[in-house]
Amino acid sequence: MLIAITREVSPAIERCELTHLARSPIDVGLARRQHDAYEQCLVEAGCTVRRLPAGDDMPDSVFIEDTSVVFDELAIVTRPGAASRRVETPVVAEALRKFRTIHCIEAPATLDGGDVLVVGRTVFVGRSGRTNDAGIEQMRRMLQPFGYTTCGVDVRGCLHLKSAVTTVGDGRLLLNPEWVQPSDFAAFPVVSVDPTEPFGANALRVGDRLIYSAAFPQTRCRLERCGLNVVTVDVSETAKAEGGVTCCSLVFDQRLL
Ligand code: CIR
Repeated sequence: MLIAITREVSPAIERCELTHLARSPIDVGLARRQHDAYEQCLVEAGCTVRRLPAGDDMPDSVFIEDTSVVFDELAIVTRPGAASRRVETPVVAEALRKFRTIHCIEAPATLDGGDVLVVGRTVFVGRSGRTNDAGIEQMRRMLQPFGYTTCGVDVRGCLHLKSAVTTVGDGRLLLNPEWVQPSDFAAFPVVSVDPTEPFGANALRVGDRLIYSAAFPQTRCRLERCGLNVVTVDVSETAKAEGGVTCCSLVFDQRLL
């Protein structure tokens, strides 16, 4: 069974962290309705959704992906690169504790889950404005005993590694070649985003389908031409907070400890 942990849209989302986007008004009510519809997609893809609460001290709470990375064998609770986001991790760690043994990234390391892309037993970790070399090194040490290979890769021009590259199924990657070095991913078949849709590289594969933002129709056509079953969601409000579809859930196989 698949579990998807999500988190409420904070009433304070308009005070979110922003790095590459200018601030624009966010409709909190609409953001909540869009988040409900996103969760419904996760249910239709086979997930049991558990939504955690959030307060107005956590503007970015809905972007739960950044707070932890869940593997079959363990969960790694991160130390987010933005100091304002570090209050988000304890409740997520508590929710994960009954499913996985918890390991924690410790200072001075920083690491955001949005910088971690798992493809089989290879774990790519973006060296970004949020994730530093110490974070990559701690992750390598935690994962090595389980047979994972951790590869640090450079990210430029975007927030996280997964703004630039995600898995869309069967080892295939969706990638923006302006924001990551395609040669870092040469071992995998790649679909590139349409050049008019630079933010289109973030897709969430769950079960037999690909959950994808409705804002990128050209890239969606490229994905469908590969035979992928694409389900679109309107995520206009969280996109203004620099979030994509992977950011709003932690999806993993249930294995109770
Ligand atoms: C932030 O800057 O941390 C949030 N406003 C957006 C985080 C998006 N998360 C992600 O891409 N994994």
